[in-house]
Amino acid sequence: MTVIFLYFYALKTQTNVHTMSKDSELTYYEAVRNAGFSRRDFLKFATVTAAFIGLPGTMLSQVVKALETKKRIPVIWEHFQECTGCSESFIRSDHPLPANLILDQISLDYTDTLMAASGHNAEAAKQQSMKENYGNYILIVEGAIPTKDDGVYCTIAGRTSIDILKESAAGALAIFAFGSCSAYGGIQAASPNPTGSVPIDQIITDKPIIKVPGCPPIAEVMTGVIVHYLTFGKLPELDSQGRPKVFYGKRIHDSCYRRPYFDAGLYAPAFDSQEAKDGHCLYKLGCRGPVTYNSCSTMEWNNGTSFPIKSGNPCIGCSEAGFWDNGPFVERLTNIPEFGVESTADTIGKIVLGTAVGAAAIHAVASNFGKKKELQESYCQGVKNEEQIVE
Ligand code: FSX
Ligand code: SF4
Ligand code: F3S
Repeated sequence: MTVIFLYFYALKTQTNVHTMSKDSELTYYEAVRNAGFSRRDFLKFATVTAAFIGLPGTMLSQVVKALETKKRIPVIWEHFQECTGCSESFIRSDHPLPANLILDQISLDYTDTLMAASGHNAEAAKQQSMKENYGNYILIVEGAIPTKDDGVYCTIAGRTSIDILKESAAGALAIFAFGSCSAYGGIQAASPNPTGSVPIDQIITDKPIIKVPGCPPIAEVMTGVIVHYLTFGKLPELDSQGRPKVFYGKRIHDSCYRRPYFDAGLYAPAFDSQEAKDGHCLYKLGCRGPVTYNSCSTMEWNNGTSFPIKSGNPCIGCSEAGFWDNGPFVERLTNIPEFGVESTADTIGKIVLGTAVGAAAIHAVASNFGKKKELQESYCQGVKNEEQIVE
């Protein structure tokens, strides 16, 4: 499906310079229908996305109405120091169809990775869109910004990423930092940081930036923050680091399906051990789930199929600031902060079974499992809402 989409996307962007203004006149719903999708597809997408962004069922009609009636917001998507894994993640989820229902529908006027146009044509498309939509476009940024030696270590069309970012940020309505590179600097900023890489909020300091970290982030999280913005016209509630709380408010550990084993003090002793296969906790193999805030254990990846821990690999904390320098990836954490007075997983494991702290933790885990179930149900049953919200 992705390949087919990219083919059509490439065809579309070959004429993008001439058609972008006309395309932007369409609502999301109109664009979805024009692309050959049914109203059922559209409602299913709206239902699942509303669940992802934590909206109760009663607010679904608000999401549907926004997508049906609002004109598509032009998007400029910049790439700087990064691996393009964030774009890959975004286009590789086919449910709830972000590639088809959002990537195309957001009126993506410029993304040098996906658009067929290149060189001067691509730059002209971007300049035209930024000029026509000044003050009204969303800027998405993947990648960190090198500052050493006047920024020469990342140049596009002869200009440094510092210049390009400042220019595209000037007319942006909102800025999304997709991926840990643009949010925190990522691998480029890892010690010894040879190019002086910084996250984008060290270059753009006069506008709010919503951080969507992860290396890469989950596709549905990226989609969700965009839809939230479209629906409510404002950024979702952010935590102190600028991340949307709805996706980054809980630790991986809080919803991990191996958590009962953690609480019972049952840990896998080695990779590929029988215990690891049986679901024992990966804490002693270096899992950073207890100190990592992300939605992986709730939403999972690839249409809710799996996530690193479910595939037998400890979480390496890819959505946390400075994760490359936060210690060896597969070495046991020596302490787990923000969990009452306990300092180690072993003591938490013992205490959690019989104390008030334990009860609170179990409640939190149960709530998150509840949310996970809710999401899975919305995958399957989203269409049933159709009768309630059609016309
Ligand atoms: Fe960084 Fe995104 Fe990691 Fe890669 O572009 S967050 S290196 S997955 O791709 O920025
Ligand atoms: Fe899951 Fe890791 Fe927490 Fe164990 S330590 S319960 S594997 S998140
Ligand atoms: Fe990253 Fe950990 Fe999720 S490594 S993908 S935050 S499970």
